[in-house]
Amino acid sequence: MGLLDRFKKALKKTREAVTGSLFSVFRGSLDEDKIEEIEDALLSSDVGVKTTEALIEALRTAWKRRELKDAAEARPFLMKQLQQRLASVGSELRWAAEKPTVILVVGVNGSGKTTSIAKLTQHLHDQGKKVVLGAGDTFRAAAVEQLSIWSKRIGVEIVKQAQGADPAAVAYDAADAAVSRNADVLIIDTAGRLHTQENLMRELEKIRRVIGKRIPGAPHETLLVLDATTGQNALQQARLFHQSAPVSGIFLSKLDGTARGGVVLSIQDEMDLPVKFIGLGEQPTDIEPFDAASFVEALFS
Ligand SMILES: Nc1nc2c(ncn2[C@@H]2O[C@H](COP(=O)(O)OP(=O)(O)OP(=O)(O)O)[C@@H](O)[C@H]2O)c(=O)[nH]1
Ligand SMILES: [Mg+2]
Repeated sequence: MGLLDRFKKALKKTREAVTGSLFSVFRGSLDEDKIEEIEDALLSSDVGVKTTEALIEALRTAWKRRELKDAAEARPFLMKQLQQRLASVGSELRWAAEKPTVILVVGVNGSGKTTSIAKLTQHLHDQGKKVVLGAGDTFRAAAVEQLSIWSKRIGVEIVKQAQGADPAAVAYDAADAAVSRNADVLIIDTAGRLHTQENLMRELEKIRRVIGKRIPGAPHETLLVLDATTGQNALQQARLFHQSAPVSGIFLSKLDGTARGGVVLSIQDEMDLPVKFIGLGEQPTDIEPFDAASFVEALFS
């Protein structure tokens, strides 16, 4: 199955939701009433206010210049606009100039951090990269065990300490191990936290600091894992989290089975934060690197 087909499959529910509200509007003549109808349909599909406004303005301008003759032509026009807006944000991982590249994974409780790490590990492992994992969630009893099981299944090394250990100490050890074992990538798991939990946000800062001490410039990537099923709340969460800790990209989990996939577009467009990967299930292979052009096409086709 090609990338476009995989996106189409994953976005089935989102597409049905978008199609339900959007597709009936791309019929008949294009006029001011129709443009307002399209605007309402976009707003109800989790594309987001800012993105919708920009798209509608471009649509109205093109209509006034008589570049579009009917509503059917508005659809490919909007797709192209959206693809252009999204393509400007790079969704490649930021690689360190010198290995190891360190990826710190953060987010609220249950957003899918640990599972997403398993997926990212599988993805990089399949590309022949040597991955080391750091079990930085020392808070939850089963967290270290959960990551250990994934590491065994995928066949990568893990650095861990007992539950209750200082996560920054684990991160330092992991950074040390990644260097001495000549790893390409170190991925560090963290406990779930809210941006309002000051002590936990300070803990995150400490983790960053110690990794940077062992590996200058690290972490090179801080991925915020967001649960797509929460729709516009995921966007709000991203905004607040990003205000209290640096984030360089989004891993959007649980896109399978949700009708809220449109949120990808608003996160990327309104926050200038690239969606780098999407999660499409509970298995390590259920991951796709994000690609704006295919995503928009899958969503609107
Ligand atoms: N359907 C689906 N389920 C997912 C996906 N990603 C994660 N999950 C499920 O979501 C639940 C929580 O995932 P975890 O990876 O444990 O989340 P976490 O953020 O590490 O949770 P804490 O460590 O407790 O904060 C698990 O049941 C996962 O199987 C996904 O892309 N699709
Ligand atoms: Mg976890």
